[in-house]
Amino acid sequence: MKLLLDCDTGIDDAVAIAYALASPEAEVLGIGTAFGNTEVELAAENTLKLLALMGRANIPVALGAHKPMQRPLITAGWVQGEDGLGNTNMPASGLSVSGEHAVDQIIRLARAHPGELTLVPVGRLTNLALALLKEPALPSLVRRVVLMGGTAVEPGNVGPLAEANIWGDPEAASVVFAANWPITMVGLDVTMRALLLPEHIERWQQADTPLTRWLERVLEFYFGYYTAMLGYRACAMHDAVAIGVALDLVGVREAHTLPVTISTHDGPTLGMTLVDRRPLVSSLYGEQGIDALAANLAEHHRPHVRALFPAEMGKTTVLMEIGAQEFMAHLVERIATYRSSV
Ligand SMILES: [Ca+2]
Repeated sequence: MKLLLDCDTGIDDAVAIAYALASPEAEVLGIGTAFGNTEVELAAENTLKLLALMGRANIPVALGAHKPMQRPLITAGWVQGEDGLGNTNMPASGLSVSGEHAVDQIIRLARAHPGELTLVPVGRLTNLALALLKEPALPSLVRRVVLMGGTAVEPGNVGPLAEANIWGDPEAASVVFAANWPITMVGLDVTMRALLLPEHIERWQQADTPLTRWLERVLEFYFGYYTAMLGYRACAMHDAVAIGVALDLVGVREAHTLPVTISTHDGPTLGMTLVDRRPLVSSLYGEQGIDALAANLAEHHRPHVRALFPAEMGKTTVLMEIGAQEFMAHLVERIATYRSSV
């Protein structure tokens, strides 16, 4: 599976990248970098540090947008540490970014592999949005988009209804969700259940590889943040779930294809992924859809009803439930058994 990742690395991004590179199903053609967890330059260097450690310096890492399309930059040092890797000050990578902009990398790889590329953005969606604006044919060139972001029914993590990747550049998210390509939304509904637990760290300690030692050190700060929030020792592996879904390695137990719109309005709904769940409720929408509903109405009422209900089921597949424990065991094992080629 040809993947192009877009990461704001980031602790759980690092786990996601390690998992992708440890998975034989994945052919990672490149990694774009985004601001979010950290500033974009730091996200790129953190990505390069991991690639150097894993002996995968051949994968191009491209620097992306420096700030949101219309809003000020806000990063998340309180979750990820000031360096994005839990304040560990890991050794410099000694590697450089490719020199190509992440937006151009998306367009180049999509053109080079028409219909084959899966985009997996696990940070703000700025690079994808800018790529869509620069190359309007992008949706026809890409196989699908599997993104970590948003929430359907769970509360948000940076607002009542907002998840950080969407909220951090809602205008960009709006562009990405409005584009005509198949999106799978891997949101907080499922990622907050993908919990890394002490027993998983014990498995990594048993494996005792350079990668597991590096991740264990980096994860300590992130564990601290989540443990304070959850009341028990665990942390959410948000981004790795998107990788697993892109590779068909996650047991999806409930998912629905629905219309999703992004709120770009300031105030409590900013960054909300408004998932229109009415098509799931037959008493509201009718199992036959809007046409059957409208057919029973007087002619002059039909335009109003059509305007109030979505004309189609949408094109965003929203994950609602996954086999999270099984996925976490699989993820942990993949990383435990990875052996660097250097
Ligand atoms: Ca991320």
